[in-house]
Amino acid sequence: MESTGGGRVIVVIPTYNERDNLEPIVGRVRAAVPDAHVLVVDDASPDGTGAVADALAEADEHVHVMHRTAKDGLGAAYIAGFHWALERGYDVLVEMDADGSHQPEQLPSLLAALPGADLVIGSRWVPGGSVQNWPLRRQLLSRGANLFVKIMLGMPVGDATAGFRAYKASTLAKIGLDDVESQGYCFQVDLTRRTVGAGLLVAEVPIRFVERTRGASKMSGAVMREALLRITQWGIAYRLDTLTGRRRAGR
Ligand SMILES: Nc1nc2c(ncn2[C@@H]2O[C@H](COP(=O)(O)OP(=O)(O)O)[C@@H](O)[C@H]2O)c(=O)[nH]1
Ligand SMILES: [Mg+2]
Repeated sequence: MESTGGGRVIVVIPTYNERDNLEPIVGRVRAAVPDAHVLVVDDASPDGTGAVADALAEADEHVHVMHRTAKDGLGAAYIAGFHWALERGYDVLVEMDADGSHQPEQLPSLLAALPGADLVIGSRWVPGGSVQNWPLRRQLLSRGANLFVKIMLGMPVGDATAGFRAYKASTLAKIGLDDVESQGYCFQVDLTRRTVGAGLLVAEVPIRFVERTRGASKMSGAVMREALLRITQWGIAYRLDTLTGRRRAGR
């Protein structure tokens, strides 16, 4: 059992054109947290990632696959994967990229922090956290996005855009997933905001984020525009709530 109070852990890995990354990352997860299960959520990748996932699932009963019909965004893939896992009674739901940026070997430290929190974020922007081989442009984008989130939403979180996380199932049940509209990467900020807003506890543990060496990033102008728009909308709503006393500052 993992050090999460004995709960069943599932690592949800969304994929779009990650054919060459999938087998190594699933192998590393299985070695790092042998009791955990893996759910690959593939959006009908044209490069055949779905078939690689099927072969892995065929060979290992800890590995599961969800095939979706079209590229529908990171947020939508995670929501579908979370529903799948919650219906099957997993106690801990982990988010992890397929491209090796999130190191499975650091997953035990996230899980170790979970008993004392409702959400644990593997964080690049807290003391001890770091990024490897990220171009300055991406570093500035991530730091800028997190600064923008802090100013707009007032959350005491260093890396609210991070995608390496462990949620208690109870956290997702409490915050509710049915009205989450965020399609792209701002999904991460959305769920953080909902967790903090529900009065739940967020812990951050430092991680070393390693830029991918195979395949291409799916970050796009559309993803960035959605994030900018939604964070601004949430920020205005948050400020109005704070002003009218419906919400305590910092929450
Ligand atoms: N299923 C699915 N996965 C996606 C989608 N967009 C990105 N991903 C996956 O999300 C993870 C992070 O994406 P990546 O392109 O590496 O983003 P970056 O690290 O910010 O450059 C990877 O595992 C991608 O394959 C999508 O629309 N659908
Ligand atoms: Mg990546």
